[in-house]
Amino acid sequence: QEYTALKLKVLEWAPKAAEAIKGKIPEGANVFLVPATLRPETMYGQTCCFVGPKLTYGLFKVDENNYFVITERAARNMAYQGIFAKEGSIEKAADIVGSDIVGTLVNAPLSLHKEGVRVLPMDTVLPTKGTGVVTSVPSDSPDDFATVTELAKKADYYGIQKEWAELEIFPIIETPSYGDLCAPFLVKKLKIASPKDTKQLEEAKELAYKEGFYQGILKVGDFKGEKVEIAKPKVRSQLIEAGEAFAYSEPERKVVSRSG
Ligand code: ZZB
Repeated sequence: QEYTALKLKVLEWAPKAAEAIKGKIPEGANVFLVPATLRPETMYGQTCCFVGPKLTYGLFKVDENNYFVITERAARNMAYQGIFAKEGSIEKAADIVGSDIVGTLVNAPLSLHKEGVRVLPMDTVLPTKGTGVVTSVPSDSPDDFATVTELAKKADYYGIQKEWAELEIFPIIETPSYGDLCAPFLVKKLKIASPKDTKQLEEAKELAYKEGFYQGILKVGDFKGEKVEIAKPKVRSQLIEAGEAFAYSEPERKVVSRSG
């Protein structure tokens, strides 16, 4: 699986995360949260960044001045993809629990929210996929829309400020069947009430992927008016050339044979 790994630079740490990394990296070093995405063309619509609140992340050294917050599993994969200074080895400066990162302000490349977006908790983040960090595009990802809706509804319970989950959701991609806010449309249509409706969310995701990719037309950015199919690799290259993203591959997941 070939992902686009995006570099979300930390602008302001949540207090507990600041405590956890204190003295562990050089003064003035850049730290990035690094989500893995299959939809680089939707990055204009980022409104927050998700971490699994119960997952443990590492702060991994890229080079003298740059560090990534990702799962250890992702760091081990990256070590063999020419991403870190030393091939095949990883250097961890600190461990941070997801819940301690919540509230951190990060810069999300291409996002229309130029003031930055917050790190928020998502219970359904899988530790075994991507980097364990997920960038949130509620306009085009049903999972993300269901989660930000839930977070805004129960902000106190989740220990966040309500406004962090309520950044404006801008239309990014026009589609003939679901309009220009594909995810909210599908969440409503399939009567999805919460992030726990996993079966309907899986179906909504499939529909959103297909419609977005084959029928979608970008409404914003440098490739405005172009078909998603055509614009997708262009947005990706632009991000990579700007140093704001890089290619990250996941080794094939082993399929356990049932016939022995
Ligand atoms: C931004 C985005 C915008 C995404 C969108 C999707 C969509 P898949 O399809 O199941 O293989 N993701 C990445 N890592 C994780 C993780 N560890 N746990 C849970 N979700 C994760 O999954 C690929 C997508 O799942 C990724 O692409 C990421 O969300 C999320 F408009 O990034 B995506 C219709 C989907 N739209």
